[in-house]
Amino acid sequence: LPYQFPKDFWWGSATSATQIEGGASEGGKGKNIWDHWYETESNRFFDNVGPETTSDFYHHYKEDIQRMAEIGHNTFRFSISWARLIPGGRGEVNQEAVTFYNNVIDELLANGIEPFVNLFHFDMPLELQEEGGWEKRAVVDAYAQYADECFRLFGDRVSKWFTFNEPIVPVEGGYLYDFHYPNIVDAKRAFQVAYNTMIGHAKAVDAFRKHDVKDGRIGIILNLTPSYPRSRNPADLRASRIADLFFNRSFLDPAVLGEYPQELIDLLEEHGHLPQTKKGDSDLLKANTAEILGVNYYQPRRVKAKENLPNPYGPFMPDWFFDMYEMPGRKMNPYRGWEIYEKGVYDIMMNLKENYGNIPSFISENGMGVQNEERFKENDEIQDDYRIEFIREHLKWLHKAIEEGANAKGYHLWSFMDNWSWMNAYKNRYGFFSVDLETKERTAKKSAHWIKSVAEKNGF
Ligand code: BGP
Repeated sequence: LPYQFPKDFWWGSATSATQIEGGASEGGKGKNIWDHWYETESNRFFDNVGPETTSDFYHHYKEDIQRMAEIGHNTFRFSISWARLIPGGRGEVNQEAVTFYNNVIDELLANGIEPFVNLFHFDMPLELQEEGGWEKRAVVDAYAQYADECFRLFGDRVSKWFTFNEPIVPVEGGYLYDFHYPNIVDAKRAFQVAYNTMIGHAKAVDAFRKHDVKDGRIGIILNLTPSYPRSRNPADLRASRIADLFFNRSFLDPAVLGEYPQELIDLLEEHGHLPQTKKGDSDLLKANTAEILGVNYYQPRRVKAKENLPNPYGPFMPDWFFDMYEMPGRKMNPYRGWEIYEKGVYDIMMNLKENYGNIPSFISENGMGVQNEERFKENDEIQDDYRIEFIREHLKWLHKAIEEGANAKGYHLWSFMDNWSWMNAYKNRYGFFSVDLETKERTAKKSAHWIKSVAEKNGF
């Protein structure tokens, strides 16, 4: 085969609790910010299906896991809902949740699928958000206890763990750009949230190492958006470097190298936006770096020098230092509106190889959202050739990176099945399987058969 992947390559897909589980008011689950937001503030746009039911994995996990096995998955990522496991965020563990996650894990293992478990996918328990969420150290400590509880409960059967998925998203959405609850716009608070999240990461890693998890590996999942300058002129290069500092290195460096880039520290200090730290934090970060890195990659970030100087009296924002730039002739996903740039996978992997100690990594999310996907249905099957091509072209660049020495171990699609998304509900469909929103019936798309053959041959 021209594209043969290394032995034991991880083929699978990624999901998150809020987006697939449903059963939000069942099994003793407490509320998280998404349940709250959906009930009180969203206008229930798109399909009127929200996190309370979504794709109903809560009741369909058995058949779903069998479908995963049928299409050749050897790994699968899901997240534990903190508010399901510990309803108020701290305190007593909910035994019904333990049973549910035990069942999911056991079913995966019985089907030869290794569970990859993520601890936090944007879903802060409501009560802890009301205490101040990630701005508060007490909440960070509650998170570390929750993580510790998960390792104790499930560490005998789960060896791959992740502290966070895309920790920058709650920062951007919740504290900078006003698209996620609690909809605060305040860069100083945003950087505090970002910093505290990384302290939470380090504390969880520290807790993990005190458990004797067999073949245990703990890491983090980051959405790395390679930053490409419009031109090689110094102003564009600087703009791109600063965007990279804010959007990639602000998490990548502390997670993998155990320290923040000095240039970022200097920049925040200059503008009076350094977060509050505690004695011992730097040692904590240094001692508890990730052992494995999940890379979510959807699209690049194209950047040019700022055209108009920012208003010095306006609030400080990362965008003071750069403008976004639409590259002429760029390839777009016509069904979702994001740029498609497959080589980004290669650039990310080579950067990890050269500057981040070639940490073991994998593509933990990549995928193509498609609106009104039913229109591609023929003979009862969605003919998603565009998705097959999307995956194949990204895999080719991943393959090239591996040939050149990158330590990439697998590829997970976002997502196993169509599911509810934070701001877009069911508008953009991503799955190997479609989901009928009324009956919850799953149907394989053409890409499901294709990935099966790729996984079976370990290449294409
Ligand atoms: C990623 C998130 C996922 C998922 C995906 C698709 O950033 O980790 O949770 O939602 O994006 O995005 P969207 O549904 O907005 O198209």
